[in-house]
Amino acid sequence: MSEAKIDEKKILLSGIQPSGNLHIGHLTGAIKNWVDLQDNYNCFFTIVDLHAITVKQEPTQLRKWTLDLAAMFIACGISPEKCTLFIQSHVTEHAQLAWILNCFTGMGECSRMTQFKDKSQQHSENINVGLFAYPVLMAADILLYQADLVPVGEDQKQHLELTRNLAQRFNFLYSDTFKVPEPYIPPVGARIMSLQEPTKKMSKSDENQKATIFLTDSDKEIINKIKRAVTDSGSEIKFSPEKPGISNLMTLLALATGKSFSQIEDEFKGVGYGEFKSEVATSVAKWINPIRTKFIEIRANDKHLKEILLNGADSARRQASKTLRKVFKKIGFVQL
Ligand code: ATP
Ligand code: LTN
Repeated sequence: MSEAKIDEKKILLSGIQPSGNLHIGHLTGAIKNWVDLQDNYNCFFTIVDLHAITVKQEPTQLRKWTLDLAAMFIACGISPEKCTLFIQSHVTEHAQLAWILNCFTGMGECSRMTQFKDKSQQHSENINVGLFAYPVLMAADILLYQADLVPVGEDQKQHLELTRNLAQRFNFLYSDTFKVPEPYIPPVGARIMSLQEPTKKMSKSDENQKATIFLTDSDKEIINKIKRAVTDSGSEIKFSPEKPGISNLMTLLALATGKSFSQIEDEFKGVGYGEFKSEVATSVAKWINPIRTKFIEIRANDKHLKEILLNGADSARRQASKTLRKVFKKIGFVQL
């Protein structure tokens, strides 16, 4: 694509931490939206390894998860030809801008962040300064690229509000420097719940492996997990808040097949839970199978994957360094 054409498009940036394997909730709640948006925006997608180390990580595992995530993005339909896909630590400007923004952020602002409060409880043995300043690094990720739009889950809205405040504060103190970004909260309905506790969201860090469908799971694993999913009392296939288990399975079937809830309800009238689960299981396995196959193919060619990430980092750095140079100049760092 020509530079001029890219420049006309609005800028979108989002990121995911390489802190575990991706599950079907990530596909429906995040990546699927990114794939849909990639034609209409100049997209930057980053694997935020600097964020991941705010909690303890085992080095070999972190390296594997980072590359797995990159391969999975591509397997799910993120095109490196259309988007800039890169690893956060490869673009040193992120850490540099984060430091500068730290000096413009109040202690009180970071202390108020719900995620910090939650994570300090979860990791009470390791409440580090990085965890505290996590949202400031996220602000740097976004502001470096002058992003217009940031797709995030509901839980990240507070961090985006801080990002907007920091951008406005800096712009006010030093004249216009940063674009003030807007959040993009995905439409509801794409939230996948745990297969074992359907009132809780599906999560990569769930201790019960049967609760989560990973995108790397084999057909057999997917089928077994769905067949063993917790369902509700009664016997009717109906989408309702009183039936969180069946509703979750209906959501999965709707996403896998494109059918509406009322179509599913009609189709499965009088059908028992067992048969319904079998149908969901095979449909979901069929949906995920080509993603897993593509993932294995991409992951097998390490050289090509690293080339994509190297190109992504080069292209990201071009944008990021422009913004950082501006910032250095405005705050009074000597330019030689
Ligand atoms: P953890 O499992 O460790 O709590 P997570 O699975 O929530 O983490 P994140 O990295 O925080 O993973 O999520 C990245 C993106 O994926 C967010 O935008 C989030 O909203 C979305 N997402 C995560 N889980 C689900 C889910 N079960 N359903 C829909 N979207 C999800
Ligand atoms: N904090 C986010 C991940 C994240 C991000 C970003 C998202 C880091 N930097 C920039 C959007 C834009 C999370 O935990 N989901």
